[in-house]
Amino acid sequence: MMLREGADGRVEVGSRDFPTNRGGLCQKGWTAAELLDHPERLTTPLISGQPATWDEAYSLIVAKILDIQLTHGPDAVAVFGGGGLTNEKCYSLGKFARVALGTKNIDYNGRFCMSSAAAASNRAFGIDRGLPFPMADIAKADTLLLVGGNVAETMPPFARYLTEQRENGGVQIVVDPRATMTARAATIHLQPTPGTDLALALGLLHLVIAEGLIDQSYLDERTAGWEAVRASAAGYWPARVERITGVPVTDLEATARALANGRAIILTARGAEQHSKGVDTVTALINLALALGLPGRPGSGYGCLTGQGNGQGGREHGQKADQLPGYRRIDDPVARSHVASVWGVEPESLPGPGLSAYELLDCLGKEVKALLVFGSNPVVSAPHANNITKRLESLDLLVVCDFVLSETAVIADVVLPVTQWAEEDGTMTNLEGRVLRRRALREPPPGIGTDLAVIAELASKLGSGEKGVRFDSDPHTVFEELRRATAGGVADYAGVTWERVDAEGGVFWPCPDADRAGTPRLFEKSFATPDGRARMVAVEHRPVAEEIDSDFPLYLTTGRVLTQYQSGAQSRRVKSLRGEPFIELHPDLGFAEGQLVRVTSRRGEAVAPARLSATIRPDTVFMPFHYAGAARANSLTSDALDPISRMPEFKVCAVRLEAAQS
Ligand SMILES: Nc1nc2c(c(=O)[nH]1)N[C@H]1C(S)=C(S)[C@@H](COP(=O)(O)OP(=O)(O)OC[C@H]3O[C@@H](n4cnc5c(=O)[nH]c(N)nc54)[C@H](O)[C@@H]3O)O[C@H]1N2
Ligand SMILES: Nc1nc2c(c(=O)[nH]1)N[C@H]1C(S)=C(S)[C@@H](COP(=O)(O)OP(=O)(O)OC[C@H]3O[C@@H](n4cnc5c(=O)[nH]c(N)nc54)[C@H](O)[C@@H]3O)O[C@H]1N2
Ligand SMILES: [Mo]
Repeated sequence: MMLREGADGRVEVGSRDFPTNRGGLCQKGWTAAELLDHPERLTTPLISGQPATWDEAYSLIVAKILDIQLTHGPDAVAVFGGGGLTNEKCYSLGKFARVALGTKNIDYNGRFCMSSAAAASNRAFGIDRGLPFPMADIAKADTLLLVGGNVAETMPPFARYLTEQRENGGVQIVVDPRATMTARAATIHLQPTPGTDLALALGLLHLVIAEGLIDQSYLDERTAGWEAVRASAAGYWPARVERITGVPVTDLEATARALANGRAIILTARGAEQHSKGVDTVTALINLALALGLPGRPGSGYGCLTGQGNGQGGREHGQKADQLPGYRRIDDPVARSHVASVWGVEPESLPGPGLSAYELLDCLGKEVKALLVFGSNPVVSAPHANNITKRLESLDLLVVCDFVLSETAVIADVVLPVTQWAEEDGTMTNLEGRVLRRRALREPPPGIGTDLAVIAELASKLGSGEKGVRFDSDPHTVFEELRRATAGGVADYAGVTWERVDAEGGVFWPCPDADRAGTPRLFEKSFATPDGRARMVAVEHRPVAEEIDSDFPLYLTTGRVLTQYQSGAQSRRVKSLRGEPFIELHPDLGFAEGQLVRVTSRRGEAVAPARLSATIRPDTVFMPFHYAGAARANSLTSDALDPISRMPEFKVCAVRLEAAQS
């Protein structure tokens, strides 16, 4: 991303002709500068909420960690990272966990974000890059199917490609239980019952087969597993799919036919993915794309809309429980010996795979006694948040690095104040796999550290120097090491330099060679599987983890609004960003606009004013998850996990509503 000081003193991102956001930026981006000099910005370390010196904070953290490790072993100290961190930070954090702490337990909030799409893409294509094609392709697609994304609110700069696609005469189909801004602009809006996208995808495949729209020569030449997938779609005839999903047969037919017409792109976002069957849902959509011969064909394909600032890079460099840098698997002996040699340790000393995000948070205070958090606010953003808050409170040591006192920082034993985006150099990788620069625009206020400096200092105090392992606080030095560590991996950055990124306006990975261009388009000739064929995996529809019943008769789904960001730790502090908690519901449920509603699930309750919508499904209510306290949506959500990605089912649980006393 390119940042610069605007004429009015505000920090600007991008330039007018920059292709990712076309110089455009959503409101949150423009106002993020307001946080730089915010009165609530943290300026000093805190111990039990009281100001302390850095020496005191470090001494306490290191003494406690050593003590816990001695009594309970290295895995009792864990790390929780974030997809908003730069590539350099993600890389250092993964190395810090495996080498300085020697723990297997590191995971991050990306597990809550796109892990289902990542797992499905890895399974099918052997690689997980959000978009395997440049995003400008989207504007040129004849047909676009967007499943579970509200990009008009969540990715406004990107949403321009959708506008352009419609203006070019393309057909656009949006799948969402709510008539969002994005859905209303589409040619066709499919409005399924939450948690039924898998049946929908199988139903579309059934139709594509029945109407003879498959690309048989592509299937023969480029895929494996088609026969089983074909058989799996047989049971999803249109009338049955209409019964499961609520989507009319005529709309299913129109969608199937449109997808077989010219250049077609299928995209998923969190609405399809944040389910206990998210991996299989994305797999079914990938199967559909493959049956139509889309992936690798110019202007066509499947892609996942990555969410956070560095949602793509954040999942490549080793802060995932099962991963080493370069998108390598931590249980792969070749990967282990390569990365160990870059780090200067023995491969056997590297721990194996650790616990996934929710499972890690759920065992705090049990097997895990200490947690270090960088770039996440799980008190607000984790599912079944009453449970997770209790677990966090039961730790012997909770350390949070942040620039504001997030709800998680409030309950931390030690808080370390760090720099913000405009005060640090580094790189981020966008959803197209394009490595971009983040540039320091100003000096940080005095007394504030950087994440990299905190990691390096802790590592050195924990004795990494004695082991001969270096941790750098200079991002460019870290990036140079990251290049070596990723060399030969799936996400190969060996040929990416900061200089090239600057000169070329970003470089697409894989880029193994500094003298050769990166790879804007994947799959043109083959997939990243051992035999070069895409793997088709037969999947079956299954119900949501928690069905509605007479006690909890409504589906709750959750998501975002334009003016708030994530757990709200940042955006709720920005005065110019408006937005109050609400629960969106159908007028038939009998509440008045603005009336306070108590929402109860099997795990907790929340209270928010009603916002009536005649276009939402009457069996479904929606809450944004940006709010803490009584309006916290995650007090209600379920901790059911996808068996493969370990993604929680944020997008559907059963609730009941009643009028609350104001
Ligand atoms: N303003 C704003 N922008 C953001 C963020 C933010 O917090 N605020 N966060 C960023 C991040 S990290 C992410 S991951 C992205 C997320 O971007 P999106 O995925 O676009 O955002 P969500 O609102 O979580 O979910 C999208 C839609 O899924 C729908 N949905 C719910 N259940 C289902 C279902 O079962 N099936 C289908 N098909 N749809 C369903 C919801 O109604 C919602 O409109 O946004 C990024 N951009
Ligand atoms: N119910 C429900 N829950 C959800 C979702 C949903 O759709 N519904 N979506 C999920 C998704 S997709 C996501 S991505 C998560 C996001 O939720 P979180 O993981 O909580 O993400 P943020 O709110 O962005 O938290 C980032 C925190 O780190 C701080 N921070 C920002 N940048 C940095 C940095 O560079 N260094 C450090 N040290 N700190 C930094 C911020 O001030 C903030 O306190 O929420 C998940 N939770
Ligand atoms: Mo996300």
